[in-house]
Amino acid sequence: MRKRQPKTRTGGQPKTYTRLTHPLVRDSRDEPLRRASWAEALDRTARSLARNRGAFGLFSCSRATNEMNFVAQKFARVVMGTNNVDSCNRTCHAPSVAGLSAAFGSGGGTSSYAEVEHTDVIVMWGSNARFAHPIFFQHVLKGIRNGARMYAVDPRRTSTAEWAESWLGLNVGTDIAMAHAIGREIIHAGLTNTAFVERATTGFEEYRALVEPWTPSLAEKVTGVPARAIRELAHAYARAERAQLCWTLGITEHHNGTDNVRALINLALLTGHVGRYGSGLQPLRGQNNVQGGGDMGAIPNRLPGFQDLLDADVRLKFESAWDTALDPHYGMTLTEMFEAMEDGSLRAVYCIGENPAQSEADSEQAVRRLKELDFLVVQDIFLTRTAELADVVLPATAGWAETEGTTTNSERRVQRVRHAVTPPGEAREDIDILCDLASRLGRPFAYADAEAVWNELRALSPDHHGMTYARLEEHQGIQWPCPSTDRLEPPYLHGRLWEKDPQARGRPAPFGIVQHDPPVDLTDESYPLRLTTGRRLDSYNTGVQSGGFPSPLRRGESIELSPEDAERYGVAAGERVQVTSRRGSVVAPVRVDPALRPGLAFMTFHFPDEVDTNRLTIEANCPIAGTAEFKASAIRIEKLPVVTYVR
Ligand SMILES: Nc1nc2c(c(=O)[nH]1)N[C@H]1C(S)=C(S)[C@@H](COP(=O)(O)OP(=O)(O)OC[C@H]3O[C@@H](n4cnc5c(=O)[nH]c(N)nc54)[C@H](O)[C@@H]3O)O[C@H]1N2
Ligand SMILES: Nc1nc2c(c(=O)[nH]1)N[C@H]1C(S)=C(S)[C@@H](COP(=O)(O)OP(=O)(O)OC[C@H]3O[C@@H](n4cnc5c(=O)[nH]c(N)nc54)[C@H](O)[C@@H]3O)O[C@H]1N2
Ligand SMILES: [Mo]
Repeated sequence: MRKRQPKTRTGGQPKTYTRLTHPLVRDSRDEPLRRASWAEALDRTARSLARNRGAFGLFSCSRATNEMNFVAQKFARVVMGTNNVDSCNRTCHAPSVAGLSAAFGSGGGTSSYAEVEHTDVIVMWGSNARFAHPIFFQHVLKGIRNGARMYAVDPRRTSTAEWAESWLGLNVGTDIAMAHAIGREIIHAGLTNTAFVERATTGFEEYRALVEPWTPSLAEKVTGVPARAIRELAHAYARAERAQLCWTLGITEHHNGTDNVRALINLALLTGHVGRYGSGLQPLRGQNNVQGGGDMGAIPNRLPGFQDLLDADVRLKFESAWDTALDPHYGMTLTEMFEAMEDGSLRAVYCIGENPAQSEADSEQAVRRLKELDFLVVQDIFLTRTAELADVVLPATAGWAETEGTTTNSERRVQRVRHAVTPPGEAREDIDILCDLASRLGRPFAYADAEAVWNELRALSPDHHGMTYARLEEHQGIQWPCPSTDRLEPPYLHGRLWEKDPQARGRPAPFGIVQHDPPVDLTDESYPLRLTTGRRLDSYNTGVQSGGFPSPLRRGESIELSPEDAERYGVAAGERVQVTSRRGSVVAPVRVDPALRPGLAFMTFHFPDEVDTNRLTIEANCPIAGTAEFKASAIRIEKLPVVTYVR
């Protein structure tokens, strides 16, 4: 007889996913998926989508090419008549896009990677680039070798922070307090770049009043970082000739992510560290083509070329090119689509290369909502947990190495990807599948190849106009904006802010008036620990693409605790604990990590088949960007008895 074990599996090898090689369909919700022909799977999909016009949403894939994202958003808008199209940008950098757009009118990171090698101060804020952006981090290391000083602002002493001159280990969700204190210190020390502030910004007086209460000692109380360290960072950043401020999810994955981003942008406005070579703002993007997916219009509020859907002239241009009437209202974000599943106003979802059953906050709720849909079609390269819930599963070729096209990285550089490997079985290209469905739904569009899609985009998007495939090849990638076919633009954005002529300078950048606002999921006696979640070098997101092969680096999920908390709870490394939040509960082995301060715990979401971390996280969304507060849950842990097996 075996003693009762908690339901969740722990430890062991991560689940292995095998490539999808043929379509699958389910005859009814109670039956398992079975093999089907392409004709049957596509007919079934077309019929079900036609039935759900007006209640349809599309999730597009940020692992796939620009061309695929262009065709996917066109499918939603032209074939299904809806702007309900979104992607994983919603779960990560939508606040960066919203914050940068509000300040500068454009959502892209302002600098190029090379600039970090030629700068004096690098601030890595809520970013573990050593693990999550290792290529960019090579440029950072070169910068440090060239004499740049790096500061890391992160609750954990991460692998990135190990390279920093100073680590500011702040409490989760206190970034605005920290940024305001830095701003105040810069103002009080007389280090404001007054000429830049006067010429290129608005709202400085309001900002000054906003930050005035944030003395370094008040900030120390709120953030847990010594006032001295906050002052030091303020002085280093403001005095630097050139400085790069980089951030990622430690800033954006909060219920007030856009406000966090605005608070950081304020520091660049105060010092003039934007719009010049070596000085800028870098939100290091997430999936390899999440920048491109947004640029291609696979978001509910922008048409391709990041052109505003509410602009009537822009709409007219697309309407005449596509011979269709576009819905003049913004569509639903991914977050809103999940809410609309709850009230029944969204009934059919076409999910391309996303695994929301395991990546959404409060995943139990997400799975329930997906199960209640009238129709779910998943198009992926693996049979994911989301695909297991689908009515139809369509096998795609991988955007990387099996497909021709382009992708766009965090520095806005568009680069070619090529078909180098033969796709398995009956897998078809994402674009090909979308075009086939469009025909079945009576709005055919066909493209001879990926380049034909790209040229359609180039004709409609001024920022991409000058990037022919031949030029992309010649220059080994080109950054947008690239309006002209015979010229390249500077590698950084917003140089206009430095123009003397007000006409050339254009709209000034407003300071963001934002308040400190702690995490929604409060810690208390029942849930005394703060859980933050994130990444490791060895694994990728929900593990679908990284779990399938053995790696000596990979050690499965664990809950990481500070040595002090391990002692307080009487748990040792390798022992298992029940981890419970206000949403759900999982079992995980303990790992003791001195990089954590007491009161803080860390988990990844890389092994959801073994430990489903997102059962714990909270769906508290940023009202502007729709991003959930993945970075702050309140939990408790209980030690579990060691499992013994009795004959
Ligand atoms: N190896 C690997 N690389 C990846 C990925 C992967 O899964 N594996 N995923 C890709 C994707 S989709 C993305 S979006 C990026 C994400 O890249 P990152 O954002 O760098 O990765 P995370 O580990 O999620 O979070 C970064 C840091 O935020 C810190 N943090 C948590 N809460 C706070 C807070 O309140 N304030 C501050 N200042 N910091 C906080 C965490 O301690 C963590 O070190 O990585 C991409 N690259
Ligand atoms: N707890 C917690 N949860 C998080 C986060 C966190 O920090 N903490 N971060 C959030 C973030 S930033 C992100 S981006 C999301 C990631 O969430 P998801 O995007 O849902 O997760 P992935 O595992 O990256 O799934 C990508 C899918 O694309 C498929 N795919 C790859 N290439 C192709 C292709 O060319 N075509 C097609 N059709 N499919 C393809 C892969 O097989 C895989 O199933 O997770 C979010 N969830
Ligand atoms: Mo992401």
